[in-house]
Amino acid sequence: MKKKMKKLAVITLLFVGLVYKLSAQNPIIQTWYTSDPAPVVYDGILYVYTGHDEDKADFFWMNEWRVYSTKDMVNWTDHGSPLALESFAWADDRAWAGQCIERHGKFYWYVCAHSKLTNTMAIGVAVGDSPIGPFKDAIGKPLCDGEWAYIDPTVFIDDGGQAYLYWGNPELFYAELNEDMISLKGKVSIIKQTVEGFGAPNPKERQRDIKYMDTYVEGPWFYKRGRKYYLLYAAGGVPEHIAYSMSDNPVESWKYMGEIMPLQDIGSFTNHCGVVDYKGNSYFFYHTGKLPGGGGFCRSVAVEQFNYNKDGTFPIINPTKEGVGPVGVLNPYRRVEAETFAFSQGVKSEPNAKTGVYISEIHDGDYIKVRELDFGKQSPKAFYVAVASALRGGMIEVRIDSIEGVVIANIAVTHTGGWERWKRLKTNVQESVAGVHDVYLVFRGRKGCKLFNFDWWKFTK
Ligand code: FUB
Repeated sequence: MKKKMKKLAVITLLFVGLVYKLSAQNPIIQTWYTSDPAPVVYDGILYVYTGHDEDKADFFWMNEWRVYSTKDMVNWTDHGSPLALESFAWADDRAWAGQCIERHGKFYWYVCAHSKLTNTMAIGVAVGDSPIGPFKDAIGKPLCDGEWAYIDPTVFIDDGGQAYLYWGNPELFYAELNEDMISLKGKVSIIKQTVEGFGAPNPKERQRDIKYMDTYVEGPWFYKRGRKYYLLYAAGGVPEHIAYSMSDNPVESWKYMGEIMPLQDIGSFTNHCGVVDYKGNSYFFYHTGKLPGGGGFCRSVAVEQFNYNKDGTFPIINPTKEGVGPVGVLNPYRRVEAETFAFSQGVKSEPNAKTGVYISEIHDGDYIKVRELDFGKQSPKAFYVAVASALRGGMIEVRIDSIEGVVIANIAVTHTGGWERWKRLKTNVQESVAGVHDVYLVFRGRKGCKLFNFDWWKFTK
């Protein structure tokens, strides 16, 4: 009987573990609302640049941009907000969509924001020495402004070295950039939208009584694959779906190719995409309103994996809760930042000038889930954390494979003398573990109280 019960318990544990493993991975960021994803791969790491929707917002009143990165597509590191409206002396509102690109070791982040100089939207460019900044306004003024339509810049450097900027809502503009990446080579041109190129003519020429194949709206994403140029965009009016056009030429002869992410219940009336290849897979980033409390002005970035069709066209990509699978493992024997994880509940992230980003707003029952920890053949012996608490602290339970999984370590967090007075604590690993596992760091403590802040953790053998 005892044996039977034990077997049942193991099966239940495995089942719960599997359910959690298969459960939601989208939206990929749960600590803040994020929007308008722009992915880029640099030096083996995938970075995604996002907007930041304010909690409980009733419009796109956005103040800053954020950066996240991954090495395995499931655990994301929060790099905070290295660029905000304050970075641009001319900007005062609407920190909307942008994209960052590397050239000659510098990182150029093109964004749009409201300009107090012209009382219109404007395109700005910030520059940094690393993909996570710090960034500063590269020219101290907008790259171009004077039109409400000037939003959503996308940037691409062609094989020959010519860089292009596309942007606009509902007109589609483009300009060539000089090699310095911070000045326009010539004038701003308008792409002629046609039924053949984009599903409908230019916005001003559209007729109310005609049902067009599609309509370009905003959020262009421009790149090249093989010999073909791709322009993906939010289309169809509000609510938006994602469609695309292709060409053999970077600035003309676009051909409308159809929808990629058709209209469906994503909980947000806008959508905005970015595409990137990483570790042999192709990924489609977009946003939804699917995080709890989310909606049209509280959006969250999500990602799907896809395969191009043989002829280079896109398949239909539907949003999923599950998101994408891992393409790597995480080493638990090196310091892991607490702000690196696959999923979280209840917590937020904060910046600190000395220690960088850390995890805050930890309450009883909150947790972070870190995926694909490779413990190797031998079980770890000890577990270390860096934590800070101005109050009484609490506990961290280290559970394996599910939120109800076996507790392999338990660490008591004490009062440290301040919310940023960091203390390193150690505990022994009490149950042996080997191989690759997900780990849930479950926080316990006095109900309703902020318990502690969390900077990093690691195991030792
Ligand atoms: O995030 C603000 C605006 O919403 C973006 O600029 C558009 O692309 C839409 O996603």
